[in-house]
Amino acid sequence: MAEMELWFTEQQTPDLGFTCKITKTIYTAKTQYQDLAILETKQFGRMLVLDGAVQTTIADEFCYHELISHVPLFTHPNPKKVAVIGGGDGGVIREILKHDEVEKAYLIEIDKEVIEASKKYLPEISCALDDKRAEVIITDGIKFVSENKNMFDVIIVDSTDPVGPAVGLFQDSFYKAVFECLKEDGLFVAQTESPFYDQDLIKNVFHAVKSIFPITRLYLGFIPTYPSGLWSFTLGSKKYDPLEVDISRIKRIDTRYYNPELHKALFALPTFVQEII
Ligand code: AG3
Repeated sequence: MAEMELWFTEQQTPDLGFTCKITKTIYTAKTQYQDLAILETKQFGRMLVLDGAVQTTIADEFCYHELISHVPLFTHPNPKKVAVIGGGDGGVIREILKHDEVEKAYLIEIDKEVIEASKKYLPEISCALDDKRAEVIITDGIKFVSENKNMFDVIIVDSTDPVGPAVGLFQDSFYKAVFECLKEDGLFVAQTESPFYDQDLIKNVFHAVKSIFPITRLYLGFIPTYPSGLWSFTLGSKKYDPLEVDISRIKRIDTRYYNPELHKALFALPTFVQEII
């Protein structure tokens, strides 16, 4: 008899599914905040799924983690203290710690079970969480940024989609708190979903950030397992403009997506994306 095939589908929109063949369900849990699954997929290797949405896979995590980390860290001339809001898998922390001038990287994650499952089942991604320069704080990111002022050079918001526990991470009041939490020349980046499917969200976030930060920029990258593949990031900065970076001074670090030539090119937007903002 033929072997039974198992398939996982993320319902990316009410009318579209993204389906992968899975060879094993490694782990599932209902945490205090969300449904968590670690799946072994044939195409992308291990995959972290939260509330039915693909968060990261071994094969394409570098695209997202490098894009959300190195653009802000190479825009700030001397990032010493960096915070990640969300990102419990640890992929952003791993990228941040490739920068020698970073003294401390804080992971502010609401759901400790995401960290625990990632440490156990996704060591390639979570490996830097035990680094001396990394510190994990289990708390609500909204509470954390509103209670800390003038503290960070860079804040990276690595959230889930704007549903459930992450809704507040896409609101004006959160961006105001992020502004206050940054030092006087600080900057931040947030993942802001797909320009194909989330145009209203991108527009709202862009204008909210623009009303608070002197410099606001949108950039794009390609992440194969996310809805449409095309993904947006919104950067708000008090002083440094990513488009003014002297790219000849960017140090070569070990990356597979980001490189100095891409740094400014990522901000060149297709016409339909220019029209969103
Ligand atoms: N955070 C952004 C995931 C968004 C994916 N959305 C979806 N599949 N519908 C990823 C966390 C990785 N550190």
